[in-house]
Amino acid sequence: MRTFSIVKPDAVAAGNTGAILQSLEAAGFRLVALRLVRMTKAEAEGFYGVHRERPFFSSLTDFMSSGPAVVVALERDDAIRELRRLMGATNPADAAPGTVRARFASSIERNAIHGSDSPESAAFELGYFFPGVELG
Ligand code: DGI
Repeated sequence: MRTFSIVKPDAVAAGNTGAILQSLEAAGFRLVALRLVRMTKAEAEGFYGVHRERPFFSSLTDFMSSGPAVVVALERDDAIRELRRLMGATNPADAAPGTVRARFASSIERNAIHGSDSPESAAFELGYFFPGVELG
């Protein structure tokens, strides 16, 4: 089964891309597709469209389009749930020790990693950045 992840601009800028990808591989995820992207504001708005009405939408999409990010398609058993567990809570103050966000996030917004939260969002998000890749 496949899911979708982003090493967010804060983590790329801080030089944490390698460490984050290593923790994904160590947890049994295989890389299916990977690309460095510089999202436009409009691309970030399309990606996070479900959050359009939230008060942080403008700030979130400014941040996501502020610098390069690494988009990744990942595969393993129970991929969606396992990635969410490895990421930790959205707010790093609540993230379990050892999770990616506990280790690398600096705030609820600059939180190092994205992971799809359902099969429906994984299908949308994989197709958004990897239109040619089999969704598996
Ligand atoms: O699926 P998650 O990334 O864990 O969280 P989400 O889908 O609820 O929110 C998407 C992103 O939006 C999250 O990674 C960071 C940002 N965000 C969520 N809640 C807040 C927020 N940003 C700010 N500034 N304030 C929030 O309360």
